[in-house]
Amino acid sequence: MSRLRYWTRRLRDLGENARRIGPTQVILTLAYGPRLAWYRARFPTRPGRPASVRPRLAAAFHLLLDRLPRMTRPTPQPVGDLQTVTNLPQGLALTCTAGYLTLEALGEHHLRLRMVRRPPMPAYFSYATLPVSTTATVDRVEEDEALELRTAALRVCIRRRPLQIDIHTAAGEPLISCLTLGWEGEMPWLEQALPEGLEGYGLGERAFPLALRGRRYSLITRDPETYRPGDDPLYINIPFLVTVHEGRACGLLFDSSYRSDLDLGHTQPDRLRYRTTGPELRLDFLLGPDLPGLLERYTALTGRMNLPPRWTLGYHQSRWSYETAAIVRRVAAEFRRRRLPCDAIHLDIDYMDGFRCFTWNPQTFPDPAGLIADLHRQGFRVVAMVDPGIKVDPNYAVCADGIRQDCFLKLPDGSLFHGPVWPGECYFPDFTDPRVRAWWGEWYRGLVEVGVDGFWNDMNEPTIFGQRTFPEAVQYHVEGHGGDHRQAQSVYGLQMVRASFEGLSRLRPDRRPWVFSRSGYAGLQRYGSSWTGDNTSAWPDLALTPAMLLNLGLSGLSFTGCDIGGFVGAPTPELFARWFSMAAFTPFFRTHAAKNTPWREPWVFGPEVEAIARRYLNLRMRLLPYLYTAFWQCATRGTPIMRPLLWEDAAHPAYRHRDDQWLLGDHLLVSPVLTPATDRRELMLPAGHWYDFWDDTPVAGGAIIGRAAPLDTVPLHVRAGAVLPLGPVQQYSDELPHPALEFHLYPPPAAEPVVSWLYNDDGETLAYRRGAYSLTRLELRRDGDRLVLTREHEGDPDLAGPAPTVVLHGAYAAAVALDGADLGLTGSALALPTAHWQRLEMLPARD
Ligand code: MIG
Repeated sequence: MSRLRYWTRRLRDLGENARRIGPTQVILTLAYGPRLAWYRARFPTRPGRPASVRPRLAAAFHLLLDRLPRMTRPTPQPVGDLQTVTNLPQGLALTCTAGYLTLEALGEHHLRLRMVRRPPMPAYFSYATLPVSTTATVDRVEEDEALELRTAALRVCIRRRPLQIDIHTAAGEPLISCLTLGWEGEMPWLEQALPEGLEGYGLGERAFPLALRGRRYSLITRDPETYRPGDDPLYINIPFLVTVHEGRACGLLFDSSYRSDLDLGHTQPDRLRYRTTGPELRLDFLLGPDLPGLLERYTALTGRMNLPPRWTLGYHQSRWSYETAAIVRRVAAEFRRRRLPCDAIHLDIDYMDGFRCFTWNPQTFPDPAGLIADLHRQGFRVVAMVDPGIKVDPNYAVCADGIRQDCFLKLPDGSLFHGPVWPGECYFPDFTDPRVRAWWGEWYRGLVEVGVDGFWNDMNEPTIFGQRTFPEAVQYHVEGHGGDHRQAQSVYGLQMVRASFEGLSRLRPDRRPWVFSRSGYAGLQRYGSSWTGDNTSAWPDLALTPAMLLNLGLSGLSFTGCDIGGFVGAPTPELFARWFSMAAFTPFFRTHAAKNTPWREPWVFGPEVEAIARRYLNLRMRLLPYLYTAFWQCATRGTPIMRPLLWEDAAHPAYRHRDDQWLLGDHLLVSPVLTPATDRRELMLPAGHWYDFWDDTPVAGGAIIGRAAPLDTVPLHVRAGAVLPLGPVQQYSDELPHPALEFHLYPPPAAEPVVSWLYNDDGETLAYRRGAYSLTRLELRRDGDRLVLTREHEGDPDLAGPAPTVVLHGAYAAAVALDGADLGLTGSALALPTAHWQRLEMLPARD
């Protein structure tokens, strides 16, 4: 973006914000810049060293010095020759001329490389990863020129002079070539070759198209206030890169929470270059070798999503803000009156008393328990925002108690750090301290007692007004290791969500906590979900959304979504209709809008758009059993709910950049319109056979086809052979306690069987962990003229639901046998007499 445009936008945003926060806040915000400079002079932080305290006079002197231009950048130095090698239980320790490395095989497909200046290697500590129980057998081969480390799946070749590492599969196919390491001043770096044809994905939340090669990425959390395509970095930092080359998928977790950057063929098209400002370089390398395998391994390493409560899969309506209880009631009533399904209403910061977390504004929300009870009676769940900033106010219980219990972050001289956010000057809890996390979690009690169901953690990049964050010297506990903001910034949100999640788990032990967050780091999925923050109401921003969500899913954080319509601005009815119908096929389905924007409930755009919204809300409810199963797959295997076409065939060149289509779950292909004034689009059907969801037309895959896509149509295709379990339309996800399902069968053209899954449980408690779940495996195949559906069931038979109706697409049955007995049924909709069966045979005739 041009500088001029950038500054005009910044000024406009500043103007808007100034109006919003008032003159005192504006002054505090303006004063924060100089304060930061002062902190920098007074509490200097040098790479690789803890922050120190300078006397005030010296600091004043340095404040002036800081204004002078920076020194030239140090030139990169390679780590040099390998000097000594020692064996470690799972690998090798390598002493080089300018660095000390360890290389360990933590699994047959998992290597961990670490580098520091000199031995010893510090004890391993990470906020991203879970403890690994190592199973790999490693072999070491030493030769003059090189040595080799081998597992059943990997061969690592280490050249001695100078040190260079190559990684191959056991069969000798290259995975990483010419990996070199070194230092740039105190900053460790790593380089490797990017062979032609390799593409990069993942890297968390990126406002870029799906394929990431050719650009440079900043690895740090940041609140951009609002963003457009191309802005980088954003709120979430997940330093996990997925590479796909010749169909093989690898994962590279650059696990340093310090500010880092990754040049993915930007400066040099054929080189990857990673650099961190932290004292240690750490790379966890994973071989898929396919994408499902890679995501399974990556989420074994960094954790998987917990099954969320089922209602979170429904539609959420939000706005900054529904300012009063009366407005909330009116909006809720309107959804029910118009028969627009809705599961949750969100309360943004204005429900609080002067932005004090864990309080209610007594004027606008005088009776939160009564309001929430009424909403619950109508089937709504309530989600409330909680920010990290605690207003500096001795009469505010959270502040007073936090001071008393020493929970807030401090500067190196022991004074409490404070900075301006919504409530005015705020203190900030140290979420890297387990004691403070427990304290924080307890504050949710009040919200839980009045019945709030879900929680929204915002501003945790962490943000200070004016696109700023805390001074680098702010001191943290870091689980007893001690550290400062340089290390903690990127994990602040992660640890805040953890505190919230753990607190809620204690407060409601048998209910699934649900927290969604704006910021996070690798592993966030263990504690919560996310959304893509303050996007913009414009067509390019709509088109960007699927790519962002797909890359988040490939980074282990699949339960995520966007503000429908774009947070900032006012979508036209057409843009809103396209955005809304697209988002019905993304994991987190929520409309939200900024302050001072027009209302954005599905009915405000007129009857045509309202009907479109209703159509996709109804379909979302119908798809709930299928979607819930996709969530279960994500929770058990790390499989993204929303998957790029690459998932089907990682070697297919045409899928490499495809980010305007995706697979939702195993069998549904979604191809929304993302451009204005469009009534038709081209879409790519992966190999195999497909059915048009809307009109049952069978279509051969492995081709690009055209499909009419008027404003009310998102082209959808179902894989031939699939069984799509559809539920009834409900106004909210648990309106009907045990709804009967329809099994929609899409007959496969060939004999090859296709497997479909259906998972169910009570959708709310942790009873599923004690066996109260139902897992159904459905296999559909063609046997000559007959269609055969076999069913295997595991778990609690009662949770399998009532007897389903089988619906045949593109065929009808002339005779039906269930477990060998003729049912005497014919047609395309077959109401089965029982829920418990093994084999359904249909003698179909084509329509
Ligand atoms: O400074 O709570 O991204 O969703 O509506 C803005 C008010 C703070 C930013 C969030 C947005 C939310 C808004 N928040």
